[in-house]
Amino acid sequence: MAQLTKSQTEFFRTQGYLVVEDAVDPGLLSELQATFAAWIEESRGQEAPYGETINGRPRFDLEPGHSAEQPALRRVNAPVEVSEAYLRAMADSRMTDSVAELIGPNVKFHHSKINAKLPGGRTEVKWHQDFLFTPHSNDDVVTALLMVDEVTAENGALEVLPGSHRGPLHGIWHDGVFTGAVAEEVAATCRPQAELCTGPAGAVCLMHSRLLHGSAPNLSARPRTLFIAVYSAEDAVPLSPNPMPNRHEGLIVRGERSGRIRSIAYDIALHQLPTTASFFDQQAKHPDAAE
Ligand SMILES: O=C(O)CCC(=O)C(=O)O
Repeated sequence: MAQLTKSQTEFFRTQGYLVVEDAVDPGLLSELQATFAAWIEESRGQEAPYGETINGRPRFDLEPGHSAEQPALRRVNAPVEVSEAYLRAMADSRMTDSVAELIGPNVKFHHSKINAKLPGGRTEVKWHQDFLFTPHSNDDVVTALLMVDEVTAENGALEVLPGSHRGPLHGIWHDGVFTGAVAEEVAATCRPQAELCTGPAGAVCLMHSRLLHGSAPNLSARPRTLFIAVYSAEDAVPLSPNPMPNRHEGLIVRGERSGRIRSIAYDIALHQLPTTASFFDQQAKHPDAAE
């Protein structure tokens, strides 16, 4: 059954993003919330990023200033490897169906993560385009950001520049340093025209991989947890190593394998792979990063 209306698919095509409510069942949403709450409890006993992904990086990343009293778990890498609930949300939910309507019918999975902004946390995400981190042979690539908590204007919502997926790809290397963020001149043109992607828990923002976006710190007393899953059309082939290698990469989540490669032309600098728990450390090298 179709999940999206014609006007929703048209909105995605022209604006490069779309917020859809009730992307997972209420029961699954509660499981996602409870699993994340348990991970926060576990983080109270840790002083540094911990756990391990299949390429030997920490699975759980802590924000500087994290403590047992004020836990600041800001990232879980590849949560679908360690949680059946997150795996189900990624591989078999209304979120998966909606992605298939935008870039399917054949859709495969690339990688996933949780980005959390706990109350009082300082984490912000500087403006960038995901495609620069995950170039594929064509750009039918979607980042799905599932709101595990309600997302409001105050708790660090995603900010996007509508229509920017049809514009240029902006470099994220500056003076020989990989910052993972666009130049300040570009970010300054985005901010005045940015739209906020807010919604109730269970809503998803489906974002074209070329769309310019960022997000501000959480200034509220409520947490903001996003489960982020990256999908591509099955005939889009990754052109660089996965920044988050995981054992589900390439899983066909809707449709079937076609055995074909479809390509478009573009020219970008190869991204730098992260060596620490998350790209927040790469973005901290940006000349405008707070000390
Ligand atoms: O967590 C956020 O607010 C944004 C996430 C993001 O920009 C990304 O994962 O590319």
